[in-house]
Amino acid sequence: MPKVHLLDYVAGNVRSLVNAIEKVGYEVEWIKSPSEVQNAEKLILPGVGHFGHCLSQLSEGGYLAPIREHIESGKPFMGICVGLQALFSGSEEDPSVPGLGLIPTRMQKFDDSDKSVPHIGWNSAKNTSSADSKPQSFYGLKPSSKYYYVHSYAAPYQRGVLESQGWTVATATYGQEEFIGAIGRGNIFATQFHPEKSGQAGLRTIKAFLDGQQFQPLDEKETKNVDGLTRRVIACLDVRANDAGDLVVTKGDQYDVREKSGVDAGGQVRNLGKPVDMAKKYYEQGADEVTFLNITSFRNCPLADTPMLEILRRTSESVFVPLTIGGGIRDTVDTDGTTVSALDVAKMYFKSGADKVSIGSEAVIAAEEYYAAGEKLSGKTAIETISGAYGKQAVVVSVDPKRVYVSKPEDTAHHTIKTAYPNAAGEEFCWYQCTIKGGRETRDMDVWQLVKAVEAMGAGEILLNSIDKDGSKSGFDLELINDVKAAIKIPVIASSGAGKPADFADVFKNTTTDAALGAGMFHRGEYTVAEVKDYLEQSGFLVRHFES
Ligand code: 1PR
Repeated sequence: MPKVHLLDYVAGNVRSLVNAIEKVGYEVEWIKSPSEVQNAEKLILPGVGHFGHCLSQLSEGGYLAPIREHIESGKPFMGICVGLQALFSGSEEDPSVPGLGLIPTRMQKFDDSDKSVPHIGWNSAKNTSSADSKPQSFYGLKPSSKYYYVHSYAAPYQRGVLESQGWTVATATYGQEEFIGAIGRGNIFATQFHPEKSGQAGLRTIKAFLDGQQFQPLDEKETKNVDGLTRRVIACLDVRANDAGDLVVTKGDQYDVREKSGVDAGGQVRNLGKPVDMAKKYYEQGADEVTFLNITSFRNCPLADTPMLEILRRTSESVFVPLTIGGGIRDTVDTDGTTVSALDVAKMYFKSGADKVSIGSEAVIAAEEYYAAGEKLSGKTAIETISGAYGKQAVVVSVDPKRVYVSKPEDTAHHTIKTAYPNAAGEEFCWYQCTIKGGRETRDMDVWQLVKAVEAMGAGEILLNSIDKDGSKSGFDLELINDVKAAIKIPVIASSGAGKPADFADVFKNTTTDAALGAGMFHRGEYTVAEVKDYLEQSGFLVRHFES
């Protein structure tokens, strides 16, 4: 197999990149010291998270000069995400740390006054020069395809400036901001998006770079483009051991996963299939992300819980969209008595192919401590340590709220809303109470307090469940979603209650949610992800379809 060299300079998640490279027929050789850079013919610089952290690591590791020499020698170079940002002069994210300076522009933070930041999801990479000339694909990029982005900072696009210096530029638009999605000149190619997480469209780009196919003609139908971020549809797999000890995908009603009718009535854990097979099925139906929640993690030590690691390893070999893993991400004590930090637990998952970790119970405890300390950050929580090392986009907080009704707002110290769905006693106000351990324990904290605290700690996204709606097939809790969206700037994934494609259209129409997640309706085979996407498209929403 032909070789490509990858720079191993941060403890980032590069497993999916390795899988993607192998999938397109190349073998990865690691560069572990600056002197090895000269061995590379084709060099890929991955990077995720914080610009300053990545560039400082490269600089302190002595890599910047050899990378510059590689680029100047004319040998193929590809940068991904922060690897693209490294080509620029610097970033607002950390003004004291310089980039390589090949392009004299600084990365700027997206304006969050009218949209969620980070920018997470599937967006375009449209060649800016294609409009004036015969359409051609630049390293396999197609205007009709969508690519997976996750970042808060970007290089603003100024028409014609870089093109006049010989660069080919592909852009995307987020809100009103057009930014650089990919760029290349001569031997250099870089993408702000993650090609290894962009399905077949991303694999095509990696292959084109490795094969040295800079420009290729495009079919007329591939030039069709609707710019902008698509509506993200996520498939969620609740995983736990069944009574026979096998890891299965299960699904509860209001978090109760035991059978209530049929031959297994009286208590067997519902078994809806095998995690890896189901993840692959949803990927091929067009799921934009797959989330695994290890829903009984609190019973075991996560380190002994190697089957979840194996599930991730196997899934990431064939599923090229972002994978999130939740359950048991916290400081823990291993079976041999060794203390293992939440960061180390997360690291194991990232190394096995996860792109994000989802933190539930631990986030509530951390938020309680945050308020007890007068809204001061300790720097020690799982959220802070993991987002510090891997970037905030790698940290999702999973919220498991329950409605609590009151007759009037003054009856509670918590943040209430007036609901259109009063309870049987006619009470018209409610607040959303946070729970831990999969809803088994309620805490004296409302959802507003929780999401504001975890945003301050550096969470990148909220996975917003609802215990009342879970498994109900009655649609999402739109009131809850709107309430949470009003509290924070980071993206929110609406979850719990989806029973049909129209529920997804409903949540995108009536809230500003950034993504929507379904579980039971997919697992029971009632609808496919593709059917949801078709419905959304017919309802006027922009979606990404699976490319084979
Ligand atoms: O607390 O950090 O160890 O994380 C545990 C994780 O496991 C949390 O994310 C928590 O939400 C999840 N969890 C724990 N117990 C259950 C359970 O069901 N007994 N599942 C559970 C949560 C809810 C959703 C579900 C949606 C959509 N599952 O993720 O997928 O409600 O379902 P639907 O579309 O069928 O309505 P920690």
